[in-house]
Amino acid sequence: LSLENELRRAVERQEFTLVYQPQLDLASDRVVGVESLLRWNHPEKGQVSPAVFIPLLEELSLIQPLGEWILHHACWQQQQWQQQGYSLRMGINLSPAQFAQSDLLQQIEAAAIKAGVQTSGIKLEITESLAMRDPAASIRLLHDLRDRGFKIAIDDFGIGFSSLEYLLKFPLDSLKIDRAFVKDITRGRSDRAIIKALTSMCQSLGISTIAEGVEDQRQRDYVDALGATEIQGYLISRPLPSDELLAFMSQRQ
Ligand code: G
Ligand code: G
Ligand code: MN
Ligand code: NA
Repeated sequence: LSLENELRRAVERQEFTLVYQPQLDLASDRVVGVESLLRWNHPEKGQVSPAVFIPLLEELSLIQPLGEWILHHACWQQQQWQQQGYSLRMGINLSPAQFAQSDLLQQIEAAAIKAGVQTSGIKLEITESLAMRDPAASIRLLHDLRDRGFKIAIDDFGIGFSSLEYLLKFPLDSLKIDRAFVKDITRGRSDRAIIKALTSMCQSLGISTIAEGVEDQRQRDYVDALGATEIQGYLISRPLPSDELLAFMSQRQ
């Protein structure tokens, strides 16, 4: 079976799941949200990385139905946790093909309404390159989403520096600092300078910053000192299945 056919079958058989990686607010030392991350549990190969299959799903035009499933499942999960006493902001990644759908706003709203969750508890993560494909259209859609109460984060930030000007024009709630800048933070001054510049700029714009890929205490101390609002990474937790996330939350209290 080709990977293409396997993917078509996987969508039909619902072999996909979501895992959730905690995001910690540095000021309060509390887990305030999660990022949902897609996993494909292949019957023979085990877990296949989304970096491999998401581009293929886009090519095959299968990302639309799966994207809708992700929206509904993530909102439903958030409601489940709510009922168990955990109020967690839910981060949902949007792919370029999803973002191009004319009814995306309605899809997202419908998912939140059906699950009975507040729009303000949903944070949509878009990548810088996605937003740059058609900046004017992106800005309009982001305004519409924020008018409905949804939060917007720009993901993997730092790869396209030319876009700094656009960053100021995009209506954003958060900026996620790419883990490439965090990786060598204890060694190089230049990465520290970039992080400091980003957090200062965001702070003056009222945008929170989430440092990604924080793996040890020294990296945490650095990004904290450099002004990041939140951290995400293996130091706090790897992405977890929903039941393990609940166990993790109950242990932290
Ligand atoms: O979890 P991880 O290392 O394997 O993710 C790899 C890449 O796949 C990341 O760039 C991530 O943003 C993307 N990704 C993970 N889950 C989703 C999802 O639900 N939707 C979209 N569009 N991308 C995702
Ligand atoms: O591109 P995006 O940021 O959406 O994808 C997040 C990816 O980063 C996921 O694949 C996730 O598994 C991975 N990740 C999360 N925390 C860490 C970390 O601390 N170190 C590394 N190397 N990868 C991480
Ligand atoms: Mn992301
Ligand atoms: Na990211």
